[in-house]
Amino acid sequence: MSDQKVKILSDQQLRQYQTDGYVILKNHIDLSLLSDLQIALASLMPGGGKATSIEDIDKVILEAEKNDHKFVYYAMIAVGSSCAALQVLASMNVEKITSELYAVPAKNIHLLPIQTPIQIPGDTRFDQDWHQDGTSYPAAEIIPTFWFPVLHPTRETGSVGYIPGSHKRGERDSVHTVYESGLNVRVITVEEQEKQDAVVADLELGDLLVFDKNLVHTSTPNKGGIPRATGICRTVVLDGDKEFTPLFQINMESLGGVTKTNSQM
Ligand SMILES: O=C(O)CCC(=O)C(=O)O
Repeated sequence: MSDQKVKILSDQQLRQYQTDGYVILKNHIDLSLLSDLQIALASLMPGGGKATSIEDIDKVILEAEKNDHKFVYYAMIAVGSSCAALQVLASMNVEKITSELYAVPAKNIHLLPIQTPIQIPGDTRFDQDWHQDGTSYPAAEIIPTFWFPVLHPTRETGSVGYIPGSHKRGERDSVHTVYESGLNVRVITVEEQEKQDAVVADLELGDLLVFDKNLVHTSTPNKGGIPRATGICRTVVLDGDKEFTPLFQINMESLGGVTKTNSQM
């Protein structure tokens, strides 16, 4: 793996990330790889194997949800192990981006499984209230989120809203909330002024939003007539000089633990 030879982020993008807690990389993901991911996602749902156009894929998702939410749920998780998803990930250079943002070696950067949460129009059961991603991974020092639309531009299907600069206050108190849908979120109470300062991400297909674990953000509802699928992955740093849990044992609470070096064990 080549560490840091060609920079992905400009100085301005780096500064923006430090100041605002996020950066949007326009046209970062190859649309043909995204199209393969759409097809891989649809093919995991009943009748989706024949879908070729985006209209077919929308229909397959809406039909699957109508029949049983489990079809959509399993597909959005399983798609992460598809070769199409892995190709998208490889093309995104998430290890280089993480390395540049946090000054850590790219060779130590690992991926949490990619998922493509789906939000059906008019159904807010899977929308998340204000939260910080870091609260779900308490021991991970560095865990940026990579967020990108998979099917449609965000203006058509809803997006995320975030409070620029909110990462600077660090982790806030939160209430672990389990929604009726089973989704669980560590919800933060946000001040009125912050709500007014919030910005909604406006992304085209191919754009990538990267944000810090302490950025306060929320879902904005899907008010269009078509489904939303979002690619979400996260990176963590695993380093042999610090204690860690291998990701195949997925114990998120233990990620990035820094209690002692191997030589002290
Ligand atoms: O996509 C969404 O609606 C929200 C995603 C989110 O908040 C998260 O991944 O932490």
